[in-house]
Amino acid sequence: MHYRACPLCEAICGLEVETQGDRVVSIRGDREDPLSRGYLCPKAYALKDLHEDPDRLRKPLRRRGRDFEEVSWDEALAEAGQRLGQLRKAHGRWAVASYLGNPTVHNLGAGLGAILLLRTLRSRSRFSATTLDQGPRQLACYWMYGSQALLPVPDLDRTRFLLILGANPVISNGSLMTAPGMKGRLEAIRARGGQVVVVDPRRTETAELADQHVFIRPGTDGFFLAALVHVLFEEGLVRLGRLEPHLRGVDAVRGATAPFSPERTEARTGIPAATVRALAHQLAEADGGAVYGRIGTCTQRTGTISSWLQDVANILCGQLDRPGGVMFTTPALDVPALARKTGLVGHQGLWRSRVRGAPESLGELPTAVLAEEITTPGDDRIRALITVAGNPVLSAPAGDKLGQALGALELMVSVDFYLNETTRHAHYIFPPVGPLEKDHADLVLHALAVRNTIRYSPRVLEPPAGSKTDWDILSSLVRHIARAQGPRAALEAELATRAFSPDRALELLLRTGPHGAGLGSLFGRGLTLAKLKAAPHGIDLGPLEPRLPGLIGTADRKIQLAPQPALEALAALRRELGAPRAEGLVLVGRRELRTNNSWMHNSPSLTKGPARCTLLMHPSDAAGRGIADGARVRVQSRAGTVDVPVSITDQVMAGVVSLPHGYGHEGAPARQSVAAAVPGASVNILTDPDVLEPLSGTAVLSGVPVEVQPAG
Ligand SMILES: Nc1nc2c(c(=O)[nH]1)N[C@H]1C(S)=C(S)[C@@H](COP(=O)(O)OP(=O)(O)OC[C@H]3O[C@@H](n4cnc5c(=O)[nH]c(N)nc54)[C@H](O)[C@@H]3O)O[C@H]1N2
Ligand SMILES: Nc1nc2c(c(=O)[nH]1)N[C@H]1C(S)=C(S)[C@@H](COP(=O)(O)OP(=O)(O)OC[C@H]3O[C@@H](n4cnc5c(=O)[nH]c(N)nc54)[C@H](O)[C@@H]3O)O[C@H]1N2
Ligand code: SF4
Ligand SMILES: [Mo]
Repeated sequence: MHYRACPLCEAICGLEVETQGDRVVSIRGDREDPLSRGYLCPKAYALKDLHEDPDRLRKPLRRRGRDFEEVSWDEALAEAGQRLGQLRKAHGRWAVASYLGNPTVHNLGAGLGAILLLRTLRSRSRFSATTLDQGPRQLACYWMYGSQALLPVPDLDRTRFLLILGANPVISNGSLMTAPGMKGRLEAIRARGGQVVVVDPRRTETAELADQHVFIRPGTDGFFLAALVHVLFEEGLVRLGRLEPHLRGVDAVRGATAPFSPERTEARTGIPAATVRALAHQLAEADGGAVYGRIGTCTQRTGTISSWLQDVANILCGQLDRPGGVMFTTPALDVPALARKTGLVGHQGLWRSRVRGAPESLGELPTAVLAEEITTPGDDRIRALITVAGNPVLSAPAGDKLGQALGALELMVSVDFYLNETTRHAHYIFPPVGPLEKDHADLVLHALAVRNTIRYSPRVLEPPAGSKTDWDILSSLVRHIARAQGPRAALEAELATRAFSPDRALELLLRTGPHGAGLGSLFGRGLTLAKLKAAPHGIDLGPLEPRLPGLIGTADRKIQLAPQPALEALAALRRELGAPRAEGLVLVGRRELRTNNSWMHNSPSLTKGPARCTLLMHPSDAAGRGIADGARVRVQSRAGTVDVPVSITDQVMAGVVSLPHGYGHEGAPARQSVAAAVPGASVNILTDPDVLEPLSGTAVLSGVPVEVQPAG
């Protein structure tokens, strides 16, 4: 029997995997995992499908005309690395870009390798899933707490009031809040007399089990939260408590939200003023309460404002850094503290993208500008791209056009075990071993967990002879790229790839972390890698504990309630308060239990059953357009058009349609035979790369204006 964490989503459930030879016999939940306590979802079992998938690549591929040929690791790595180094030398650093995809976060070796890669490339052409996801939240936290890695999480297991905005954790299993078994944990809030309220344009699976569901017009959470904060001041509900001496900007927030009475925001949000007032009272009066917003509040036009005001509301109610409120973790691998100590905290607006002038945020450019940076002529044009664990052709707005742009690259190198909609444009594809064939420990997600725990995951199956991990691939590429820059860079890369190897990095982080044994002692108390490895189910480090004011990393060591750019953005929203609301339909996204972003659709066990890429539409919107349930409809936006089947339901509010992302699979030249049989259509043909959340550069994927008619 083997024990390890599931790498597929942020819940990091502990698994019990039974193997026989090189086969997986069974996968169950590990009841002794201190965080997941036996919980797992149907996706865990699909790790078996992934392991066995004949379409999963095992050997490097090199482009040959329109097709690919298998090539030896050493030859391909040397060639790709050298060509990257040469292009960098010939055209400058900006010409070599990178896209780091979501699973980079779920893979220790890929994460560390990616850090080394970025350090070696030192390019401003840095892209990742952050600007399709949590960019606004990280920017708001950077401004407020001084680090983009300091994100408070709801103290879920003790809270008595949870206000969920734009998240469906019962299906997504939670995000920026690691808490496996979300359904049980939410039900426990109610069982101890607390309340759960969901604000969402769709009555989601989470809303179904909540005490209350409130419909909101997509893209208007900034108005709603400004009104909530307004009421806190107006009705005398503000209780700053213990943190008062550590706060800056309370009066500025009061002034900035003064115009946003709930009576004035009602026409924007669709939420009655009385509901906003009642929610403000519930949050302020809860003995432990939290506002929690996720993807629906980030990938929309008020993303940064919403992320900021969500924390402002928590702080004004005295809910930050107290049990049952929102808290910072005390992780064994204290990456946030490391970021602070090494000065790796962020910046925003230090440079701009070449073509559109979009500001960088936390060192990255918006993924939505990647295509134009490749295709627009000019000196700093992107000529080479490395993708690591990403499928931006399906994940980024106007992904279809991004796909065409990728075809114009002089060199594209992908680290991925599938030949898919993105990697089919690569010149080299380097497939790492599968998740069960490598050691892992999670660097990021324990730091966002509702309980302090840590776990090491040894490999479950021996990797085939001659195969490579993400770490092996990336560190080798880094060494080859550095060689093109001369002997000094080559030596540095050689040393760095040794010093940062996954086990060494883990040992160092563990020992120097808050639960660590320190660097010297061999037999002392505290965590070491050996102790961690000796605990197959992980180690429980207890409930979350207050950490403020010690953690605050801003210049004056105070929490900034009123960052200037956020105030300015809110002032701009104020001008819309009286304006008439646009008519017509808007599109939002959704996730399904048996999907994982753009991949895992090649798993037979996850894809069986009814078609899931369907457009949800309210009966009144369907009736007005002569659309019958199950019919095929044509959805059209400024950016593009797709045809999908429709499902008529009052789950979505009138005026809103919902379509999941990650679909739009292709047959050849991609090689995902199961996915190609249930292709669906890509919602990101409809999303518009020209519309960005202005502060963080995050794509506005929610609230996209569309027209829907019966397909011709
Ligand atoms: N319209 C719309 N678009 C969205 C979203 C939305 O809600 N709506 N959500 C956005 C969000 S939140 C995110 S995070 C992004 C995700 O978008 P991406 O960053 O593109 O990530 P994935 O879609 O998960 O693609 C993962 C890729 O990594 C590969 N892979 C999986 N595991 C590994 C591994 O261990 N190593 C390597 N090297 N490769 C691996 C897979 O084969 C796949 O090609 O999509 C975003 N796009
Ligand atoms: N099964 C499954 N689990 C996943 C993933 C997956 O693809 N499949 N992806 C993983 C990833 S990468 C992430 S980032 C997380 C995301 O985790 P969640 O944030 O929980 O993701 P969603 O289920 O997409 O929930 C977003 C909700 O926002 C709502 N919404 C849309 N627009 C608005 C708006 O303007 N305002 C408000 N208030 N709500 C809005 C949508 O209707 C939807 O219910 O999930 C992770 N877990
Ligand atoms: S919720 Fe499912 S996919 Fe996510 S970690 Fe747990 S078992 Fe894996
Ligand atoms: Mo995500």
